[in-house]
Amino acid sequence: MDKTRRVAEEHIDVTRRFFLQIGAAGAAALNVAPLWAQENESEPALADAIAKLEYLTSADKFKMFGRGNPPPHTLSPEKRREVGLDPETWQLEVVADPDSNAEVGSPLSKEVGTALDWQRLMQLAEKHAVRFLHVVTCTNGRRPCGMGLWEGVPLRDVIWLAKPTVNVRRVFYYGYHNDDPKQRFQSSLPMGRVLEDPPGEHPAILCYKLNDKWLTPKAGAPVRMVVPDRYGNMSVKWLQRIVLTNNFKANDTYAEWNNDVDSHMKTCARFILAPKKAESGQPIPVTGLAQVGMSGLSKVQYWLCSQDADLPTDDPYFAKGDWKEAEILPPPREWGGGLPGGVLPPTPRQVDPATGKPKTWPLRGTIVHWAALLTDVRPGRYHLRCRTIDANGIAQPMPRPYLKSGHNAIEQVPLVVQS
Ligand SMILES: Nc1nc2c(c(=O)[nH]1)N[C@H]1C(S)=C(S)[C@@H](COP(=O)(O)O)O[C@H]1N2
Ligand SMILES: [Mo]
Repeated sequence: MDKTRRVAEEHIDVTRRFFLQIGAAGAAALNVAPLWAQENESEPALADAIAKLEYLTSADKFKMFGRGNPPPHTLSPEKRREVGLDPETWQLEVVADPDSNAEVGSPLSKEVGTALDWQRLMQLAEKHAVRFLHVVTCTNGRRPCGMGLWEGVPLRDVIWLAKPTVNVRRVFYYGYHNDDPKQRFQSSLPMGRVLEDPPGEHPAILCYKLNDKWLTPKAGAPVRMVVPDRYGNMSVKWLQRIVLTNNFKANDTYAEWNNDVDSHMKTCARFILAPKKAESGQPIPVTGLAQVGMSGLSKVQYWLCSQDADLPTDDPYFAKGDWKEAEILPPPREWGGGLPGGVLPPTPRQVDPATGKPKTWPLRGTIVHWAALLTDVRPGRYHLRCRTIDANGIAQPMPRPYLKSGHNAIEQVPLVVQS
């Protein structure tokens, strides 16, 4: 049996068990056609669409931002070596901010030869390495850059090596920027967030692996920051310098660019398969992803609305729409992302080591896939929209007049159904 077919059948199997769990009544209440009861050709169409969903994004399929002139990942291997972007030459500094009264007992500094090198990072990794699943999304992006399994050493473990003593309220950090201050891309975190994690949340890490492989130059090699509960701009690539400061204000490049850098990742839904055209009488398979932000996720919904419908003028966020429930798919059997056999390495923090399965589902800070089958759609021109309901029961995205704290507007696609 070829691989695609096997994966498809596994997905059908998973999906069928999922629908059996909720039962025919449940499925009817959710207003979806129970797939296990379907005998027409619609089931293969939806099963096929579901089988194409890959949970983890391999590094080469990530949408990756590499700012700089030239972008650091385009430098030749020799140049990368020269500027400390090769494991053999990489060094990370952790020093006090000369513009504040912060004090650091044992600075990790290139000047005095105490900067952290790759070998020392790998020694720390033997004891302290953590892995977690985390979706990278740009504050201004319409959909995630990619869903990754990240590995690294908690930032706090390296900060403690520098022995901060007094007056440290914030951590500034930045990476290689062609030694041109104008090209610097920096971010920052409050010291409190670095030192502790809310229950179920993960530490900010000095990351060196994506999907169990060393970071590629484009992904920020050899070491980048990954901040689990935030948008991608905090996860600075080509990391080389950390500054401990008594300054309590964010000095982030993204703040200078007029973004709300204190914003946590938002919950929202996006389409993956949304046909633009369909034949009347044919069930229409739809799939998508939902980003699970700080407020969690309880439902994904879609709304098929005639383009000629008279919508209330006082309802810009479609709160009065006739929303129907889509199915949130269970954890994948094969995680994708180029992992051999699609199997997760031991053991991401969200996964139970005994069973190899996620401890809960959906997982905050990641994505889930969802699916729906539109049936009995009459000929006409429609708008198809999707949204989420967060774990607090609140429809997301919340009505917001601006997108500076995350572009998570309700997605809308046109659909024409022909007779
Ligand atoms: N050094 C550096 N790090 C950076 C950036 C950058 O321009 N330079 N862009 C940031 C932004 S805005 C985003 S959204 C993420 C994207 O991460 P990715 O490239 O791994 O998808 O990288 C972040 N890290
Ligand atoms: Mo971004």
